[in-house]
Amino acid sequence: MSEAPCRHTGLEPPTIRGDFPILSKVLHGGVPLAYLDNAATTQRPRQVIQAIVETYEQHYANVHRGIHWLSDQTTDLYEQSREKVRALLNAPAPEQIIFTHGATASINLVARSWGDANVGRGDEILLTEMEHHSNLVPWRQLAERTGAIVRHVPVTDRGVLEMEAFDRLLSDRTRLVAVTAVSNVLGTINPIGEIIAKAHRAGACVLVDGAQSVPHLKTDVQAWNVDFLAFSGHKMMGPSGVGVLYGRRELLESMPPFLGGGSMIRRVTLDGFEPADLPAKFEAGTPPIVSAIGLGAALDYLDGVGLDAVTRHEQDLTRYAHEVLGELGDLRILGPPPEEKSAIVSFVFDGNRPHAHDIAQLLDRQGVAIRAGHHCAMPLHKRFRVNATARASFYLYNTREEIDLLARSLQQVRQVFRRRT
Ligand code: 7TS
Repeated sequence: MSEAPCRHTGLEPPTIRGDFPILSKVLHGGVPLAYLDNAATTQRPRQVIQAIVETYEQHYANVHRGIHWLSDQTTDLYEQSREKVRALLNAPAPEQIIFTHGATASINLVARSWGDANVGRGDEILLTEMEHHSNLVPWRQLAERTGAIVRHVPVTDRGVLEMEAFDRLLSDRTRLVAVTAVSNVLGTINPIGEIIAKAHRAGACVLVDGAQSVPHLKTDVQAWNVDFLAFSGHKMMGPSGVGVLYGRRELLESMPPFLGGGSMIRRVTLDGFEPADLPAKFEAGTPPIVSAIGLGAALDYLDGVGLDAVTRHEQDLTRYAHEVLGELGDLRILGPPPEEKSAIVSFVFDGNRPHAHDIAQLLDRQGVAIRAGHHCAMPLHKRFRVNATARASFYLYNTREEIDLLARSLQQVRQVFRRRT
């Protein structure tokens, strides 16, 4: 791997890469790992791994329970992480940050708690054709429970939302708009501010799926005026098993708890219970303690590098990937041009030959890790009349040289496949 600093962006992947032990792995007896599957999950720097080890070795007990010293220490670290997430999102207060097990769990929490209490027969839920299954299935389940109607904003051939259709579909029957900020397949950055303003004028709440945006782009929940925001820690260098739900205070306060158990109550009798205040009301049972503390360490790391620098670096890589993959000729990149998207490049060869799965398998032999398949967005793939795409996705430690390797390997894949057929 070249040690050249990244052009234009002020961020230095070689220095950063040194923090990520897994990135120096050599695969298949001699090829270095080029990890380009960051939309699925990212890697962790030593600082995060160290924070996890240190917590287990030095600070571990259950949180919000013990009167003992160790429990107090763990609780402090856990709550410090909540404050770090609050700062990342510019949320008004830490109580509005709920730790969950991931973006999927956060969306399901809203669907079950807010949805069951506020959505009824004939009400409408407005989604888009580009949602991840995590932002489709919970709403379909809600519709099945309540008799609500689910509608979808179509995606244009360019891979952006058809905003005229959004305007048409939004009405006083719409109770909720649930939309991803960035498509996990097309990379499209959606006009979230405009969507929220219009939805609020129509009297609807908005849930933003931030799984692919929060790790890469600056988020300000107050500037957006968003009602709910969901994302996962593992897509931003944090441990797996922890995610976040941000919610507007009045909404969270009015919602019934979703899971019942320890910690989420103020008082329990044999006849009933009184829920705890925020955020405990939505954190039943022992939470993902160490994962949340690890997420705090990941946010410190991101802050040290600077999210703006990360965004600029990814824009450079995405532009470069479009350029070099475009030179392959018979390869089609789905979605809008690089200026309108985040760090995700999904593609198919003309005629879908070689198939995405064959591409991923052959690239793996060169050490290049990409994802192939429907990426949990089957309706979007159907809309583009493909069963599967190959997807390269970038983060702060990726380099132009890895993209060169991707392009060279794709050329070889094409040659191997042509020889075979
Ligand atoms: N929403 C979006 C937009 C996503 O991309 C994902 C995960 C989720 C929600 C769910 O996140 P989880 O952490 O709860 O699983 N996306 C992907 C992906 O594109 N490839 O693997 C996981």
